[in-house]
Amino acid sequence: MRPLYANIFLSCLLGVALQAFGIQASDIKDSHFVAGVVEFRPDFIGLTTEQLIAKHTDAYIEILSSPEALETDIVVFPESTLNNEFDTTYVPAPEEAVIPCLLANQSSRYEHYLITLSCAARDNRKYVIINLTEKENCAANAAIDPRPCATDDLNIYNTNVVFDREGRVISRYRKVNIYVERKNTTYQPEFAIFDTDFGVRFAHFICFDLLFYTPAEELVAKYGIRNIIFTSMFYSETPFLTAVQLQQSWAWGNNVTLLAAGASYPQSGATGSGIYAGSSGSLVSTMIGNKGVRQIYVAKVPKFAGKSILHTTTPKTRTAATAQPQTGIRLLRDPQLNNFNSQLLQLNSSSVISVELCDETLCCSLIAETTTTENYYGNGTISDAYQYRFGVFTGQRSYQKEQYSDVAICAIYACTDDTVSSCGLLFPTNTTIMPKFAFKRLQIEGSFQSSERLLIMPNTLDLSFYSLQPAQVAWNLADKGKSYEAAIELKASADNLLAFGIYANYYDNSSSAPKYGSSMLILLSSVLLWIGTYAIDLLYIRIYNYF
Ligand SMILES: *[C@@H]1O[C@H](CO)[C@@H](O)[C@H](O)[C@H]1NC(C)=O
Ligand SMILES: *[C@@H]1O[C@H](CO)[C@@H](O)[C@H](O)[C@H]1NC(C)=O
Ligand SMILES: *[C@H]1O[C@H](CO)[C@@H](O)[C@H](O)[C@H]1NC(C)=O
Repeated sequence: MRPLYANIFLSCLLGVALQAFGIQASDIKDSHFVAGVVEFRPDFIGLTTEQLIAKHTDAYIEILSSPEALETDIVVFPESTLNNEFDTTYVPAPEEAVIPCLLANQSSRYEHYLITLSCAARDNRKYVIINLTEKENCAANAAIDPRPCATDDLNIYNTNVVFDREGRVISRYRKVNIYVERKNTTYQPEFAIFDTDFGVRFAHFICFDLLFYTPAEELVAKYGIRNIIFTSMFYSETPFLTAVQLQQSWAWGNNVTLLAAGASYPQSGATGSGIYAGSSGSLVSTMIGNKGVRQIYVAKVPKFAGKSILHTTTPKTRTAATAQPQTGIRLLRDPQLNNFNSQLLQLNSSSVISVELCDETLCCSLIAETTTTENYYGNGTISDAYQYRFGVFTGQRSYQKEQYSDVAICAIYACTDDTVSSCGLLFPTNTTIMPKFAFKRLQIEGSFQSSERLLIMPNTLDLSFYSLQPAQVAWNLADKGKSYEAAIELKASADNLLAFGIYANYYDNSSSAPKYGSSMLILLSSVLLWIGTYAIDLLYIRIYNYF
């Protein structure tokens, strides 16, 4: 009897507390909803799979019932931070409208962590999105998938699961763009879309998907979805594809709301979470260095009405205290940077320059004016300053074997000396950055050929690995029929840039084989993090070498 009473007492207390503070779920009439994204550091050393999952599940529940999460309507957890391929679970199809929590006392086909998290969504009255490794009996799928099944009669998927406020599974997405993972893919890509009781329709996908047309861009361009949920374990690459930079660029370029939750493992390169309100910029975003965190980031998110955001809020700009060079994140470098048509910018504290550069059919212009600055960043023992190149590139870039995008880029980017090979590199952490000038005017324009599959994005990065906000940068895109005229311009002077320009993704525009090396490991999605349990894996060895 006692535990039962204790439970009732606790949940009553919680009910009283919710009323006393006037906390209420958002509804259809509200102009906002409250979202939380979780940056989550997985455990992986010296524990059994069972212990790992138990620790992760407990930590998820602690976050969901924390005071910080109290007002949230929807909470997103990142990729690869719950279970692993050694302890997979069945996941009910949304059509079945199953509430795993209610099956807790019956012998159920669902693993206990799925049931526990369904109960946590239910107890806390929130929509909850998690990513897990799912199993499915091939027989369930045989009618629509003619491919041969594995010998154990199971398909294994990397899956996002959405619970509603009752703990019911209302949406499921099986990742289609898998990255060196031993996972199955669905025969046809899935477009996972769900509606909420606060009147917002969401679609969701996973990590590496963000760089591809299907399903990510298609959900926006063809399905008209304006609210996107993105779970990731994303490995940042300088100078254009660090995590928060890409998240904000993508949300701004598409003018959609993006809720992005990142796994936190900076030593190997994974970090980056945020909530973005399309062309209104970041409502909250974080890039974590060193050891990583387990932290929920909450924002009041304005809803979209038609094509524009309701009551555009002025996003909080970060305080100067955080404008420190970011440290402790392992970074990849854009392997195409050496192939840009580029020019070193000869700038001092009172320069006025204008440059025009082309690469194949893409021509871009740069106008820059500089002024003096007294700022410095960091407190290292030596001091140095970045130089800048203006570069233009069109062509293919690879992410992994047989996966690539056609991109077109016009941008300035920081280099540690006057050589091309120093671009995209950062000074060591014991360096104080002493800029020799600030840009008081910086404008880049380009004309980008139209294409059926195309996303043109503003792309900026500062020394602390955040993007510039709409108060600091103006972005314009004009449809001229055969081309788009894109322009990006500074609104306030800046002396802490790592990148600034226009990034266009033409996806797999030309269906020819990649022009450049085809097996560059660029973005590692989903890594075997369960080291210590099952270490014998080629991928593991590769990752291990990274540490
Ligand atoms: C399952 O059983 C426990 C105690 O035996 C009880 O507290 C709980 O409410 C039950 N859950 C459901 C969903 O019936
Ligand atoms: C799923 O993956 C397994 C293991 O890689 C493979 O043997 C099987 O053929 C795949 N199933 C389908 C339907 O692709
Ligand atoms: C989520 O994503 C990754 C793959 O990208 C997968 O390996 C992992 O098993 C999935 N789930 C969890 C919770 O680990």
